[in-house]
Amino acid sequence: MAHEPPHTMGQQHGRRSWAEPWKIKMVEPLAVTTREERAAALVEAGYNTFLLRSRDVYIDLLTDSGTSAMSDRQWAGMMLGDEAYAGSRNFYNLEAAVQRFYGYRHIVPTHQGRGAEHLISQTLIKPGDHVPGNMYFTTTRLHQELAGATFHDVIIDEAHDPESLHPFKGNMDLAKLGALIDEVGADRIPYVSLAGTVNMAGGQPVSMANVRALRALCDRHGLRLLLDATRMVENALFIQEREDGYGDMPIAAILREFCSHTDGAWMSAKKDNLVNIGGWLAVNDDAVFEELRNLVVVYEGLHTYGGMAGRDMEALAIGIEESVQDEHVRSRVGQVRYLGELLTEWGIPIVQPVGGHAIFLDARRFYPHLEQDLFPAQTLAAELYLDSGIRSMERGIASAGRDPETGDHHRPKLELTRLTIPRRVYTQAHMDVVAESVKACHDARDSARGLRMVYEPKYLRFFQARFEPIS
Ligand code: PLI
Repeated sequence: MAHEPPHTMGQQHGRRSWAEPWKIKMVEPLAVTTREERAAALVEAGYNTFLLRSRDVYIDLLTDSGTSAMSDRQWAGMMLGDEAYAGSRNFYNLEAAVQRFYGYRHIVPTHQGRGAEHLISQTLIKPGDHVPGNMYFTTTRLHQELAGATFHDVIIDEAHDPESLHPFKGNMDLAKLGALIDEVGADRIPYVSLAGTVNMAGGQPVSMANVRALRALCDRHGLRLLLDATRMVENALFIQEREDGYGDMPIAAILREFCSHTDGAWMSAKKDNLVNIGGWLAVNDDAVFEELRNLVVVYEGLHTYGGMAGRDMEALAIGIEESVQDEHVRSRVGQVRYLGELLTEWGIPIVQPVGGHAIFLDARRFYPHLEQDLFPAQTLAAELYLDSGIRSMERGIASAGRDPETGDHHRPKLELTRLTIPRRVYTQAHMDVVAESVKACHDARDSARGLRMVYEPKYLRFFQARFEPIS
């Protein structure tokens, strides 16, 4: 093994190119419930999969966030936790890993991604500012708005079309961004918010050419470019597969090159970085770092732990290194594609091309008879749970929330139900079970009636909202 570059091994073994580069050493039993039990659990949860208890779930595809399996090396790292309040050696290992693999100069640890989003938003945004980005993400946009900014979606139009086969549907539309700069002025834009693999668009990647051009545009206007690096490793795989000149470059090198076009990043380490909790913020600018390092002690903890235990920082440092291995990334995305290909063969409408972390069922085409205000994607998540105990997540009108100005629902073009695949957790047979359950719901699609929202929290409503079936 050691004599071959890691990124070619799977290809040389040919037929099983996405087979897992690990074996299972510890198992956790799964709960199997009856349909009656699931029907009762759904009522108790207000038809919101976030409110189900995990003991009532069979295959949990709610999220890939904090749900991945750690390796034996990471667990060994947990035993090396240096729980000193200040200056823990695990922090320095984490700092070195981020510097080595992402290439940024300064690191601030945070308890998870939204802790980092909060700090960067509070540090850079002034009331009345504007933040352009390649589609919104729920927590990211909320922190930008709470700091006083208006978010502007400047992703390419193809991202909003679930059937478009554009290879880089996460790309920024530079003409839309240029028009916004002309309209509001560069001095009202504290940073451009770029996400690697765009979650809400279906896990769709950004090309290297796009980030290069974006960098040039930002330089012309003196704008900062910041990256949501949460699933940037998966983005690097798509660049390797689809972009000229990158086919032979290892994932780690593609990641470094991409990040080199940006001024900093925030990270939910609970995704790509293979840990159950953790996050970080990284910047190159000394003055911005000084402010962040000061603010982190107010909201998260001292700047050498930022809300994490020493042992968690050690597992994270090791997870970063494991996460950029080509075999790992190919297997991870390969499993997602396997499920996508099964569903596509069976004529189930999903977002194409299949993205990095999840299959997104297109609830508009799944339930063409349900208007968006009847929460078709939420309905599909409930039906899927009822059918088999599989837990998915709504990514449509409920997730989009309300316009802070008008108070009306945001009505996104994409009305999706996300089957999110945790890393290194489920098997190919589990994927088969998932596909069969989705097909059963599709076969019964005409009987779905939709939901009404009966409780709506003020912030990030999708997490805690309650629904009732339309009779
Ligand atoms: O869940 P956090 O606070 O560690 O991270 C927030 C966050 C930031 N950016 C992106 C692209 C995310 O996907 C993200 C969290 N996503 C979740 C929880 C998800 O289920 O997709």
